Amino acid sequence: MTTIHDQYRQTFCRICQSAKLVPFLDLGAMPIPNGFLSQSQLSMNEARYPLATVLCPRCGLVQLTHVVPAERMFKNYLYIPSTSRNLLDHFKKIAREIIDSAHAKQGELVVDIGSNDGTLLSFFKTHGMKILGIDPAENIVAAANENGIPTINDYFSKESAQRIKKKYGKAKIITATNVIAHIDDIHDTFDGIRLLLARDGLFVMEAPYLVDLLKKNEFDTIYHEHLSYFAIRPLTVLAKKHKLRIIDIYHDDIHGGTVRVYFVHEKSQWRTQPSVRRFLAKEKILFLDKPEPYVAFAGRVARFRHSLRKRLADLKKEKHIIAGYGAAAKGNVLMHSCGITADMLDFVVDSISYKHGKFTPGNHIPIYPEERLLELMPDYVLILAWNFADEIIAKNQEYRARGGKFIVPHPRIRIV
Ligand code: DWN
Repeated sequence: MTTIHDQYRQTFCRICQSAKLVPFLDLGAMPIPNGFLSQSQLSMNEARYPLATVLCPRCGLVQLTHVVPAERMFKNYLYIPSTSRNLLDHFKKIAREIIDSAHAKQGELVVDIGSNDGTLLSFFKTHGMKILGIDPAENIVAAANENGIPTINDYFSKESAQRIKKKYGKAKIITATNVIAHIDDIHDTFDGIRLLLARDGLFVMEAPYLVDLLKKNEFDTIYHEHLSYFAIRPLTVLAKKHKLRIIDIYHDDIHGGTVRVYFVHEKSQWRTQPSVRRFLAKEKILFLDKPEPYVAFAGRVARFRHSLRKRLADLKKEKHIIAGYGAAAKGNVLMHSCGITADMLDFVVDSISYKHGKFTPGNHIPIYPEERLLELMPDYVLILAWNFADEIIAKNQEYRARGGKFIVPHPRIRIV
């Protein structure tokens, strides 16, 4: 039995408050993407929430039509970043880059918003920085504190920023990787950032980049945790409203395409780098504030959904066994929007121990440790965590040597 919760409709742009929003994609109602279930929960009523997107032509922000209450998604969180070698290397790289860019001195304060298990902060710690995390996930914060990463169990807000500033002083560096897109009251968050950031400090946020999402059809990165989908232009509108200024932007391929955006106090001495003008110029020629690119995207998504389902159905007709790799939030969206059910995928393997023995939300596919792959030897494995496809394929050469084949869905469906 499922209940569709349609009551959380967002009718205005969270950055510029415009009510003129243009719908362009509807993936249907589905459970929250990290809503993995234990055996005993399988028979319970599973809440589903609409998953659809709109464009705000005025400021260029893309956002979800519905906002699922944060406590339903983040109080007891089953995602940790530290099982991916690529992601660990990425965090190590950006910690060094940010310290160098900020000309930070040992002992200066670094605050990480949405710090999860403290992976990023641990790299700042090795460089002698004073570190502090803040994250609402009770389960993960307990583990972070046990691992020597001082972490406050709370949401970052103007109020909690006041408390942090009072107790620790202003921060030379504030970071927020894959969290700003998850926040509904983004103005309260930026009020907190402005209040906590030292006069010559750097606020650095990382988020999936809307241009990559559109270009590579990464529609399965659209899910209830990601309320906003950022291009640079809406972020410049947001910065201005909070007397902040974007001074530099880097692009990385992590998570399917990510931008790392450097903010400073508007009146600070920092020079704005040419990268800002470059990104804004590229977005202008892509007409990202017009509906057309999004309507074309929705058409590509519809064709993709049909072709992936048909590809898997044909393999099942030939009596092949198919499994999934990576019980990822995006994987659950991919399966739901392409109609992939438990009779198509026999099981999913994953590296995160929290998820072992649980079932995927909605279609209830069992999740096993990665080691089960060789033992069970499915004919095909659909890589649900396709953003780590290279890393996953590289570590499973034995599976391929035994004749197993990987199906990689993005940027186009291919069998390797
Ligand atoms: O923004 C978010 C991104 C950064 O992470 C969060 N809202 C939620 C989460 O999204 P996701 O679950 O789609 O993230 P990942 O990092 O793509 O998930 C990868 C999954 O794949 C994890 O469950 C771990 C698993 N994995 C694995 O089983 N073997 C990952 C690697 C690299 C592996 O080798």
